[in-house]
Amino acid sequence: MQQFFFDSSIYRNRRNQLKINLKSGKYLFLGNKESGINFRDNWYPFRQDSTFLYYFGVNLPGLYAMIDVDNDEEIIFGDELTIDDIVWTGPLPSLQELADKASVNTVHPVSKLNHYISKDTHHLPPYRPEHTLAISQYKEIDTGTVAGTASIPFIKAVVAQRSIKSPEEVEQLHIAASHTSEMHHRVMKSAEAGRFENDLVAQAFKYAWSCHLPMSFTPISTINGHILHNHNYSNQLKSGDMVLFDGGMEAPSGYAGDMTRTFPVDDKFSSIQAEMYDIVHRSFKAAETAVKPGVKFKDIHLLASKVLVEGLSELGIMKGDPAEAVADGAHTMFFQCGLGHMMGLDVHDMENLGEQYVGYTDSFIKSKEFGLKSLRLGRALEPGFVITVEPGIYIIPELIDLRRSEGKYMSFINYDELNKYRDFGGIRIENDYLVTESGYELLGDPIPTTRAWVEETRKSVLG
Ligand SMILES: [Mn+2]
Repeated sequence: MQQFFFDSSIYRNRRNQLKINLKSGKYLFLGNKESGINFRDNWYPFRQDSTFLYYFGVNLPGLYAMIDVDNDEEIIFGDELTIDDIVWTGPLPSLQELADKASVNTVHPVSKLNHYISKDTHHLPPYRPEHTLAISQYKEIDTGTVAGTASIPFIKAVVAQRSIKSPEEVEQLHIAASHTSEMHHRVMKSAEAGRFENDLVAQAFKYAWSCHLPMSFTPISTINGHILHNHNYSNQLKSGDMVLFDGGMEAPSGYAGDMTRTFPVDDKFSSIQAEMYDIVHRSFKAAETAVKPGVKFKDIHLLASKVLVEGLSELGIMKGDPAEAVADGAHTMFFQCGLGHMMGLDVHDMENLGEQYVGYTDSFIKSKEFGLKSLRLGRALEPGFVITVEPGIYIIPELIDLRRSEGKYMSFINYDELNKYRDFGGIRIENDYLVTESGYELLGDPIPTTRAWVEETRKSVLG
C-alpha cells in the first residue's frame, strides 16, 4: 500500500482546527477495512476513508482513530503486524512510525477502543456495513438507528474544513487532473471504428497502471452517452458514432480528477452532432465564465441550462422563452442531472457526509424536483472550493415518450422535431476548477474542448 504524507504539521493543524471548531466531546474516525469480493481473503482494491486520510494520513486497512477534545487526546487504534501477517505481507513500517508522520503520538491496539468509546461519542454517517456494525456494537445501539445517530456538528465541522482546499491540496489536485488530462488524451487518440468501448477503457487503465495510480471512479466509456452511469463496455465503435469517455485518476495522495470528453469515431462530427456539440460547448463556456466566489452554483446550473435551451430553440427542438422554459423544468428533457460537484479526496467530495451538508446550507435546502434533485452542489462558491463543471445534452427516448404522454412542457418542446433525434445519444464536456479570489483556475493540462480542437485531434490520429 502506498503511503503518502504531507508534512506532519499539516495533520496536526487540521486536527487542532477541528478541535477548536467542535469545542468539546469525543469523535470517532472509522478507517476502512479490506473487503472480500467472493471470499474473505480475495479483496477489492483497498481505499482508505477520505476523512480518515484527511486527519490521520495513514493508508492502512483496519484502523480507527479518536479525538477526545476535552482531554486533548488523539489516538490511532490499530494492530501491529504479527509474524503470521509478515509471512504474507513481508515487513512493513510499524503503525507507530506511520502515525508519527501524521504527528499522532498515541497508538493503541484495536482491543482498547472499547475503553474509549461511550454512548456520547460522535460518529459520521457510515457507508460501509462493517462500520454500521462496529458503531452498533461499540455504542450498544441497534444497527437500524446508526445512520440516524450520526453527529451533525461533526459532519458540519468536517465539511467546513474539507471544502476549502489548502495550497498543498490544490497541488495534489493539479497532479490528479494532469494525469486525468493525459489519460483522456490517450483515450481520444486510440479510438477508431472497429474497436470496442472496452479497448478505450484498456488504454485508460494502461496509462493509470503505468503511473501506478488508481482511477478515482469506474470510468464511463460509451457510444450511448445519454445513459448517465453506463458501465457496459461491450459496444463496437462504428463510423458515425460519438464516444463519451468520463474518467479520472487519483494522485498518490488520494486526491481525485474527473473529466469527460465526447468525440466522433470519425475525424468529424456529423452535422447534427456538430450542432449539438456546439450548444453543449456554449453552455460549458457560459458556466465556466460564471465561476467566481459569491455566485450560487445553482444559479450557474440554471444559466448553463438556459444556454442549452437557447441552442435547442435555434435547432427548432425547443420553443418559447428560454428563461421560462428553465423555470418550468423543460430543460430536464435534455439535462437531467446537475452541472457539477465538489471534488477533493473523493471524486464527489464528502458525498458520504450528505449532499445537504456539503452542497447546501441550513437556509438553502436541496430541491426534490426532477433535475435539481441531482444537483449535488447548489450553494455559493467560496475561494478554495474545487468543483467540476459538466453540462450535457442527453436524449433519452423513454423520457420523451413519458413526458409527451403526460402532456408536459407542450409550450416549450416541439415533440415531433425532438422525436427525429430520439436515438441521438448524449454529449458532455467536463473540466475541474479551483475557485479563486477573482474567479477560477483550470486544474490539469488543457485538453480539447472546442469542436474544432476535438476534430483536429481526431484528424491527427486518423491521418
Ligand atoms: Mn463529474
